[in-house]
Amino acid sequence: MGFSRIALTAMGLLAALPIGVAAQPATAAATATGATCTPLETRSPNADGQQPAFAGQTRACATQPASTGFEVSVVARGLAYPWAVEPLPNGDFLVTEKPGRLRIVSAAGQVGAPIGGVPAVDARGQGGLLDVALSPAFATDRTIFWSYTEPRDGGNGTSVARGVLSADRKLLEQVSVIFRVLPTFDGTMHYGSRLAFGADGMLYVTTGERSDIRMRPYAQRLDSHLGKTVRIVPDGSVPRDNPFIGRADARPEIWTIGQRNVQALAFDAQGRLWSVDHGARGGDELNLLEKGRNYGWPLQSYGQEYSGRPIQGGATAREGMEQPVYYWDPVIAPSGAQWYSGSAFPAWRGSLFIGSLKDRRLVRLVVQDGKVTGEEHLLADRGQRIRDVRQGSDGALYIVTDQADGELWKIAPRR
Ligand SMILES: [Ca+2]
Ligand SMILES: [Ca+2]
Repeated sequence: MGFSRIALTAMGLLAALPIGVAAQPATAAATATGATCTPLETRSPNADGQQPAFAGQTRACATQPASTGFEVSVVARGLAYPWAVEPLPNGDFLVTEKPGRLRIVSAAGQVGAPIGGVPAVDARGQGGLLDVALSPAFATDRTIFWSYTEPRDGGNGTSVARGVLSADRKLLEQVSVIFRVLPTFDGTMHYGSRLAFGADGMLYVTTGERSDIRMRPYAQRLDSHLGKTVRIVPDGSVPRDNPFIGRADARPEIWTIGQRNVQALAFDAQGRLWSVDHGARGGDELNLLEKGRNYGWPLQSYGQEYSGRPIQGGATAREGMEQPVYYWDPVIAPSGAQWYSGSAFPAWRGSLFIGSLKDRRLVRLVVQDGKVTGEEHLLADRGQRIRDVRQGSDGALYIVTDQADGELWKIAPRR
């Protein structure tokens, strides 16, 4: 690259090494249980000299044996940058397309016409029509929720709207915007956003900090929704037990703070909420989200700036800030997450599946007692950016891929 850095060797001598080349690629890693193993990740980390806060926080063991016994079928093609897939109770799918269209894809793969009534989106950059979620009572209320980049005076922002799918499924009715991320900003990056309903009936929404260096501090500011998880009642009102209720300096919808750009959010079988956050260069992280906690960005993070400079002096830990349960350096660029609970793949129960945009694969994490004990990468042979992963009622996994001619895949037991 033409640059060099100075590294202190074990001998205490100074040696020049090209950026991005570590003296010793990791070949073994201590695990959460104290054993050593061969980690799945063998590339050099981007950030030199950073140490995990505990064993098993990064570079987990390659899961053995490799998953077999599944097959992938392409349910549909020709989807324009699909951002979310949501299985419907009858076996069909709701799919968002980033340019601003919501469609139903039938179980047999027929791609329906765009559903009417979707508000306009700002689809520049990373913006557009983003996530979609079904009301917990969808079978009776036909209500859906979606997030999108809302064009606004002075810029844009992530908003969440709800509407009722008409009986003929051609139109959204009674559409209303129930939440707007503030402040508005004139940019095209880091919108978040995923939606997840908790067992408490509340809607959890992730956001982004808009990427711009001037906006980063907002991730720590309670008077801003940027870089947060928020928790709202499905009608858009604020739950009375949110953590910052009653503080004049805080937006009451905030649930957690200090996150960068979160496009993956999922509840596990025990009702715990997890996010997978886009970090900077070498700082993607899995977080267990708990009420009112601070996840550190931008004051504490793994990885480095895209320029190679350290972030906040390279600080990976600070008082009062949560450690990620796991992090990736180099990054995977996570989008979409699903805790597997189906009967189709008993060996996958309790695994967390995560879409990888950058590495074009599906990541599976084995998680035991709140620690990541194994990592496996699937579907890399297909070479497509994976944007979202969801489990169907049949126990199959459904995936959409991020490209102009995007695809919907079904992962089911091999017949
Ligand atoms: Ca969704
Ligand atoms: Ca963090």
